[in-house]
Amino acid sequence: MAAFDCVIRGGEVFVSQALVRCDIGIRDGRIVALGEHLDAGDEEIDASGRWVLPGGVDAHCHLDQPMSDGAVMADNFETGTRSAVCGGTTTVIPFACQFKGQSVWAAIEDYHQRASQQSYADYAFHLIVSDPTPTVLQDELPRAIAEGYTSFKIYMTYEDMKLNDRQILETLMVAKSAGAIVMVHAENADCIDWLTELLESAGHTTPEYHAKARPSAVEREATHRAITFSELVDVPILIVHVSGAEAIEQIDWARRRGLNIFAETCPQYVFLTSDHLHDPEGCGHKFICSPPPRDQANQKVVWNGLRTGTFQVFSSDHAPFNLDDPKGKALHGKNASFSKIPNGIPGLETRLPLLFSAGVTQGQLSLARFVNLTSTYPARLYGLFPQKGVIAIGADADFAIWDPHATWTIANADLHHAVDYTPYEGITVTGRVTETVIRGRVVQRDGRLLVEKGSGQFLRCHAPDFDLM
Ligand code: DUC
Ligand code: ZN
Ligand code: ZN
Repeated sequence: MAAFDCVIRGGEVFVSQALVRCDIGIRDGRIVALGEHLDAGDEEIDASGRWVLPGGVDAHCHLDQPMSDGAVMADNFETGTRSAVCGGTTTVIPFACQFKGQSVWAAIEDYHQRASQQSYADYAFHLIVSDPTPTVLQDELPRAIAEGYTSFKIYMTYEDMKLNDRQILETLMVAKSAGAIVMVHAENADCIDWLTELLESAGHTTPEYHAKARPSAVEREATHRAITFSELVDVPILIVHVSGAEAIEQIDWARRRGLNIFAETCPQYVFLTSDHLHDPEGCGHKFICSPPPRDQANQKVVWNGLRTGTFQVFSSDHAPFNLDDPKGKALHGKNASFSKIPNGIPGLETRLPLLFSAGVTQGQLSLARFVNLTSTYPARLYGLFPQKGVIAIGADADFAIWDPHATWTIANADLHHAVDYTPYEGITVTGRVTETVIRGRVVQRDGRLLVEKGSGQFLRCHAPDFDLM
C-alpha cells in the first residue's frame, strides 16, 4: 500500500505565508505531510514549475437565489460551482435568504435542497435576515448559529430586504450573544428612492443613471450608521462590497477609534468604473450592480485598501443574470428604467485570476496578501479555519495549482458559468489555475471537470475568528 492517497510533487507551496519547495502528502482528503522527497502516493500530481496555493474561498456569491421580483438567476449550484472550481475556488459561501414572513429554517431547508447533490465545491451558507421577528431573534437565529450558520447578511436598502435601524440593532444583539458575524449591505434606502424618483421623472432612465441614483454619499452615510450600531451594541461587523473612498474613510476612521470593523471589496470596484454603465451600444445593464462601480480615483483608493489592510475579504458577489433573458436583466424589457434591472454581475471564475494578475503579477499586492484576502481571512472570519483557507497538516487538501506565467484573455465562451456574458470580456491576465484539488481529488484540469457534480460537501461554520491582524 502506498504511503499516501496522493502526493503533489515538485511545486512551490504556500506555507507559513511564503512559497517553499516541498511535496504534499494527502490521506483521507487531508494534508498529512509536507516535506522533501515524500514516499509514493497512489496518485501523483506533478506540480513542477507551478505554485500550489490554498484553494480560494469565495465568501460572497448568490446561487439559485429566488428573487421577489420574479427574476431568475442564471447559475444554480451546479453551474455556479463548476465555474468556481475552474477559477481555483474550492469553497463557496452563498446565501440562504429568508423572505419576509418566512422562517429562517424554511430558508435553510430550501437552500439545502437547491445545493444537495449539485455542488462541485464545498459550501457553507450565510443567512440573509429580512424579517427579524421576536421568534426569529429569540429562537431561530440562536439555534441556526448553534447548528453552523454563524454569519448573516442584513440590508439597509432594497424594499423586500431592508431592516430599519431598530431591527438592525436587535439583530446585532443576537450576533453578539450567540457568536455570529453580521455582514451589512450599506446604502441608504430613502436617499436612493428619492434620487431615483427625481431622475426618472426627468426622463433619465438609462443604465448610467443607476450610479447617479446610488452615489458614494448614500454608501458613506449607511456605512457610518452601521459602524455606529456596531459601536452601540459592541459587536464586530463586516461591511460588504465596499465600492470606494468615502466608505473606506468611514471604515478607517472607525478602526482608528478602536472599533472592530471588517470590510470586503469585489472585482467590480477595481476592474470596472461607472463609465461601463454608459454604453452607447445599449449594454450598460451588464454592469448594473449595487453599490455601482465608481471612477478611477476610487479604484486607486480601493487598491490601496487591499494593499494596506482596510480589506480582509475579496469576494466576487457573483449575482448572475442573463442579458437577453426576460427572466434576467431584461425582466421588464430591454429598455426598462435602470431601477427595474436586476442587480448583479457574474464573477466566480474570474475573481482569482483578475486579482492575481493585477495584484501579484503586476506587483501591487504581495502573494501573502492575495492568499489572505481570497482564502485565509474569509475562512477565519466565517469559522471554517483551519479546515479551509490554509496549507497545513490536518487541513483539508484543497489547492489551486497555478501557472504564474500563463497569459490568457478572458472570454465568456471559455468560462464555465451559465451566464451569457462576463463583464471582464477581453481583459488579458497573467496567472492561471491549471488544476483545482478538493479534499485530495483533482476536480478540474485545464478547464475539464474530472468529478461528478455533487462531490462538494456542506460545511458547518464555527464561531467567527475576529482576531485577524
Ligand atoms: N448587489 C447586492 O447587494 N447583491 C447582489 C448583487 C448586487 O449587485
Ligand atoms: Zn449586497
Ligand atoms: Zn451580494
